Amino acid sequence: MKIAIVCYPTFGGSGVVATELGLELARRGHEIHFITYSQPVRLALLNPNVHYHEVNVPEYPLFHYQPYELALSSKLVDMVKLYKIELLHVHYAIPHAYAGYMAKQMLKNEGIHIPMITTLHGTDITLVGNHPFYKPAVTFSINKSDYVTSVSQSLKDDTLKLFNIKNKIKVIPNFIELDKVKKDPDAPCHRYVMAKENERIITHISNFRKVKRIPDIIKIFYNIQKEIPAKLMMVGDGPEKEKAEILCQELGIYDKVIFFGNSNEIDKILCFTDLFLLPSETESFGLAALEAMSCGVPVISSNSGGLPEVNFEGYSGYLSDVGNVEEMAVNALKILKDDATLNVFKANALEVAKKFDIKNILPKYEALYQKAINDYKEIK
Ligand code: GMT
Repeated sequence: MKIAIVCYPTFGGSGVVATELGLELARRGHEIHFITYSQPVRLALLNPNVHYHEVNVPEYPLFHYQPYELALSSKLVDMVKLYKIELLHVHYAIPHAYAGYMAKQMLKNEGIHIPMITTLHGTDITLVGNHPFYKPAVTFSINKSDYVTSVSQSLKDDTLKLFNIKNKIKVIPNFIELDKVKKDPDAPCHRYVMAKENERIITHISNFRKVKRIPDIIKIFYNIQKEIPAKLMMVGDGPEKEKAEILCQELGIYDKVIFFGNSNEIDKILCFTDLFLLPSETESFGLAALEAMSCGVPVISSNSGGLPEVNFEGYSGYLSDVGNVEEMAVNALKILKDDATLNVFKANALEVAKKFDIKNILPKYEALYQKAINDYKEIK
């Protein structure tokens, strides 16, 4: 199949999922065209089936806002025609589903009929998409998609609650490539660089936006390090990072917290991590938690959104109400208290992650693509 994938190219779950999906599809012989404004951070182009087309938005003094949707839909039209692309798969409704629909209409005008699948990722529904300024356009473009998928049951429920959706929504959970994680089990894990032998290593990875409740992470860690020797690895960058650094200074724990900034070596950090923290206000899925679990790292998370579909209470970790940092710290200590307990949770986390292996999830996308393309053969 020849598939165009539209996504955000930045460090963020939706872009990561779209990129990893495209790369695996390419490995399976499909021709994949990534169409976005810069090269996705996890995209390696060394595969003859992977193409990347950059969307350029020329500056013009009249524009206060650059018309990205316009440039994206034009690029989609051009690439569909040039490469005979058979399907559009857009990740994140805003503005990708809207631009994709416009491209479909322009192509239809020229006698080219192409299906579009929209994958909802979370904030495009719960935080941003639900804003009254966007809602009519988001509702319209979801309803005009040929197929809609969501990354969790919880996100599907939220979408149906918040929007007037006529389309069916199919849940296809996010995934992890376990083979990649296991690629080199004997690769050195430089734990000693980061912590002393008796210290537990706790990690958080995100884009440091408000929704991640970064101060909660610092408070949970503060409570943990009062009881046991521990270090906190803060990986990522975003608007809440500086405040977090100040909070660590105020609490007198700055020397126990390492702020990495954005990293392309997540696997290396997770390799020596004992516990992952994700106390978010909401998470449609929590891909970062799944990535941690695939490295055998248990998770302390909030119980909001799709997190209970990924982190299993008392098995791969624990879940608490949003903001209940005391309980989260107590649960963290339950896991970290001795090696035997920690090792059970580590094994369980990996066990749950296996359920989300790309080998189990990718065929669901392939089947949907095939169905969408077949539907359109009848239209042609
Ligand atoms: O919240 C983020 O970290 C970024 C955001 C995105 O759009 O990239 O993540 C959303 O999509 C991810 C991939 O499907 C999910 O794993 C995240 O849970 C979701 N974030 C939220 O719902 C807040």
